[in-house]
Amino acid sequence: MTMHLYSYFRSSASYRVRIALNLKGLTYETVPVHLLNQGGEQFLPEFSTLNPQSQVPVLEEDGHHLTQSLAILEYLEERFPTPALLPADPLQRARVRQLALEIACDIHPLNNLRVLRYLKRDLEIAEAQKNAWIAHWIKLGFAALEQQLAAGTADMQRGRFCVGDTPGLADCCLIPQIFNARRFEVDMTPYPTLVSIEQACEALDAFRLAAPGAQPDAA
Ligand SMILES: N[C@@H](CCC(=O)N[C@@H](CS)C(=O)NCC(=O)O)C(=O)O
Repeated sequence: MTMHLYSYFRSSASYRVRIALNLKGLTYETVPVHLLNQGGEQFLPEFSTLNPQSQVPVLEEDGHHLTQSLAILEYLEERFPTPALLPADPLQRARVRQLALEIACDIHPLNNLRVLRYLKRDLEIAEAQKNAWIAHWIKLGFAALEQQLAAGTADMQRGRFCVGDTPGLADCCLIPQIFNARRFEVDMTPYPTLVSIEQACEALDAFRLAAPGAQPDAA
């Protein structure tokens, strides 16, 4: 049965899932949810009944609707173990999750659409301040990631990708976050290791086909 991914082309949480589906060679159909049109299609009842958080992505399989991109990635990993997005070794697995969570919990949510909307509409901050806010959290997070990934550690085996020489769950999170950084004109020069991982990922169809510009709903 074909899976359906409720997705918005520029949503980085959706982008994570698209990469994982592609890496695992799974077929799916995109159900576009435009986060801006009609005041945000995520708030329409037909969508918010699927996800009461009114956020994409939602993955539908056999009538089951899953939300939260990292839960979806873990589900895909358990249901379709090959190729693996997590290393076999428990310590390495924890390292991959550590990197993924740094992005998904400590960078991305601060720059989410509804947070930016609240800053603009309710707290009435200026566009320049909003952009400074976005850049601030990305730079803070990327500096820490760069430090960890550049050095590696005895128990975090660096390779061409975040951990090792095959793309995994951390790369699924990193690449969309770099896309966001570039979209908001964050200078990537201080993060050469992140850029080298980006280049390794961009060489793969799974990443290229998941990119916002390649989506059916790309504006
Ligand atoms: N923690 C959630 C975050 C999902 C999320 O932030 N989705 C954004 C797009 S990237 C969204 O739908 N935003 C709608 C809004 O802010 O109104 C996940 O990883 O799935």
